[in-house]
Amino acid sequence: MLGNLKPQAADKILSLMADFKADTRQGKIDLGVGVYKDPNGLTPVMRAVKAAEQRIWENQATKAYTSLAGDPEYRDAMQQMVLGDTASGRVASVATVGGTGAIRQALELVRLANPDTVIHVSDPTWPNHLSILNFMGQAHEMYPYFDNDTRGVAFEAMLDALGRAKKGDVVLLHGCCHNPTGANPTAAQWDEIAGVLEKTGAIPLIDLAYQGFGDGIEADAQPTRMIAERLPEVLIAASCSKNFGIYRERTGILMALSDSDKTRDLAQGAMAYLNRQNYSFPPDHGARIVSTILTDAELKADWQQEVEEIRQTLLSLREQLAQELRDLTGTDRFDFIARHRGMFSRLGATPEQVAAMRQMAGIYMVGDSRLNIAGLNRDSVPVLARAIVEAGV
Ligand code: PLP
Ligand code: TYF
Repeated sequence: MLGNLKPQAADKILSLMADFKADTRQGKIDLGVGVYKDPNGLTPVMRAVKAAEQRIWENQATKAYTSLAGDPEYRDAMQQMVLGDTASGRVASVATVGGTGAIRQALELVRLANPDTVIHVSDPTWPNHLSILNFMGQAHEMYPYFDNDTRGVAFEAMLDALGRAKKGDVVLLHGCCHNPTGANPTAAQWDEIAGVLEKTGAIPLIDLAYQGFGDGIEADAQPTRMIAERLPEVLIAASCSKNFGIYRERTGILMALSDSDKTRDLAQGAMAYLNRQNYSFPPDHGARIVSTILTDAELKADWQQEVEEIRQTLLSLREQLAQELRDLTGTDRFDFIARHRGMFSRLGATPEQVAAMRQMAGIYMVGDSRLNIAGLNRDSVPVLARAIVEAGV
């Protein structure tokens, strides 16, 4: 039986990690997988996470099962962090296996409600969105998103395409810090997006994997909150991997907002059912770390400060890289790097130029020219800037 299996295409982002490891050159630079690294290239456990783990170790009296939906304290804390007070009473939620699990369960929920639903995804998007949609055999279409000339959002084309979505279609949006481009709609553009969703009756599915890495923890949630206020039904898949630095704990949440108690309860039942079909109980350790932090004023303040330090580090690396490129080229054509938000920027380089940067300078970025800003430090920024210019980007 197992001999019938076909070889599967590797995840290009993850296979880049192996290529980087195998490279023996000194001074090689890893700008691949989306993991935050400090200026020393390390991904330490966050202070508040360590403190929360210690408290859990000291106080936790049992590791018996929680519930199919996960721990209510975690779900309440996450609802508050993502939505504030905007949607109270409208939210059904389940803890999931990371943000990826939340996306998968969201799509399963959509399929359960109507298997013919068309999902609209940005072009480009996180490759796993497409991988999961293809695996599930779920109908999907791409909407234009990235303008390769300005390296900003191709907003008119995006809005135009979303305007053609049908009632009941699902539109997958990156709530902040778009992966892989780093280009994001302005607040005014988000308003227009909400307007188009209201007009068409399409349902937003918001992927929120980098809350706090763009303009701040509260600011990054604003588009999601605004949409939650205006639209009758909204799905939100949030990840704690990046902003709590608990990647391997696999901590995420799916929230489904509706406009009646009856629908909310139906959604809650269906989501718990879907957890049961896939893995029974969702993982708890990461969720408990998150709720321990978010429900304790002192830990929360320390966590907020560390997230802010990460955000500022990303911003200053962006500024430095844009400035180096301004100096080297005598133009402002790389200023988009400073305008982008989150961990990533899409450079707009060709695959050949990406390969040249790898060959010449040991710089590893994803083939679509996505670079992880956190892979840089003050010393490697000039090296990257020179390679970008030498590769003819
Ligand atoms: N969505 C996007 C856009 C991402 O970049 C990620 C990446 O890590 C996720 C979702 C989910 O992450 P995880 O499953 O590690 O929580
Ligand atoms: O885009 C990234 O780099 C992160 C991490 O299969 C990631 O989202 C990459 C690939 C993958 C899962 C997570």
